[in-house]
Amino acid sequence: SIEPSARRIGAGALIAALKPRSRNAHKGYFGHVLVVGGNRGMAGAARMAAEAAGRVGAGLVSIATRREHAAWISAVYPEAMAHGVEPGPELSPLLERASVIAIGPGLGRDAWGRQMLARVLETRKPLVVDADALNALAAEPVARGRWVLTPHPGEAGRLLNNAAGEVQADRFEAVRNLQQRYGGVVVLKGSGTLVADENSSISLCSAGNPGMASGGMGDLLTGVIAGLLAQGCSLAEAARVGVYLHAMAGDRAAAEAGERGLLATDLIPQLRRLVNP
Ligand code: NPW
Ligand code: AMP
Ligand code: MG
Repeated sequence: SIEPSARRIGAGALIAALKPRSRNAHKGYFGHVLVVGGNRGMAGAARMAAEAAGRVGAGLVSIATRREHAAWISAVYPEAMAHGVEPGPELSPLLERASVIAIGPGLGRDAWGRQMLARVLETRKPLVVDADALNALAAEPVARGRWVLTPHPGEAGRLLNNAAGEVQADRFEAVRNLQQRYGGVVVLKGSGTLVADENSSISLCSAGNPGMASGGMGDLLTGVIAGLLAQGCSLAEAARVGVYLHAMAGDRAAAEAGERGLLATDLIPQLRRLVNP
C-alpha cells in the first residue's frame, strides 16, 4: 500500500535536475567520481558502476580496484582511470582528487574490502554506499550525514538486524528506520523503490520491471547516483533522480526486446538518451 505521505518520483524531478551545459564548460564542471570496488571475481561490478557514472554525465571517472583488474577495466572503459591499489597510502591521492566516492560494487567481504571502506569513511566527501560496503557497515554500524545508502531488501535486513522478509513486510517502516539509524539518504531497492531523505520524508518510484532482477542492476544504480552527485545534485535529488533514471532505462531497454534476458549493460545506452531529453 502507498502511504499518503509518499511523493511519487516522475519526469519532473529529472528535468529540474538536468540543467543545460554552458557553452564553455569543461570536464572540471561535472565532477570526478571515484568508484571503489571490484574485488576478485567481481571486476564487472566496478566497471558497470563507473560506466553508469560516465553515461549520466560525470566529468571524470576513476576506479580503485584490485591490482589484477585495472588493465581489464581500462581496456573495456578506456575513458576511466583505473588504478589497482591496496588500501594503504596509494589510495589517499585518489580519495583527495574525487568529488564523490561510490563504494561497494563487488567490494567483497575480505580484509581488502573492509580496509578500503575504513579509508573511505575517513574522508568528508559525499559517498554512495552499496553492496558489500553495506554488509561491512552492518557489522560495524556508524551514522554519517553525507551519504546515500542503496540497500536491496537483503542488505537492508542486515543493516537492521532483521530478515529480508521483515523488510518487505513494511518497506516504509524499514526505509524510515534505516534513515534514522544511519543518517543521510536511504534508497530501499526492489519493486517500488523507496527513497527516504534527510528528514525521513519518503518518495516512491513505481517505474522499473522484473527484467531488472538480474546481476549488476544495483551496481549500475550506484554509478548513476554518484554521477548525479558529481554534477552538483543534492544527496536527496541525486537519489530520487538516479532511481527514476535507472528504472526508466530498465523500462526502455525491456520495451526493445523483452524483460527476460535483460542485462544491466543494456541499460547504459538508455541512460545517455534519458539525460539528454
Ligand atoms: P534470497 O534468499 O535470494 O531470496 P547478497 P549480492 C536477498 C556483487 N555483484 N527481496 C537474497 O535473498 C555485488 O556488488 C557483482 C528479497 C539474498 O539473501 C556485491 O558486492 C557482479 N530479498 C556482491 O556481488 C554482479 C532479496 O539478499 C541476499 C532481494 C554480492 O551482492 C552481481 C543476496 O544479497 C553482484 O551485483 C529482494 N529484492 N534482493 C559482477 N558482475 O561483478 C536480494 N535479497 O548476499 O548481498 O549478494 O546482492 O549478489
Ligand atoms: P541489486 O539487487 O543490488 O542488483 O539491485 C537490483 C536493482 O534492480 C535495484 O535498483 C532494484 O530496484 C531493481 N529491480 C530488481 N528487481 C526489480 C523489480 N521486480 N521491479 C523493479 N525494479 C527491480
Ligand atoms: Mg547490489
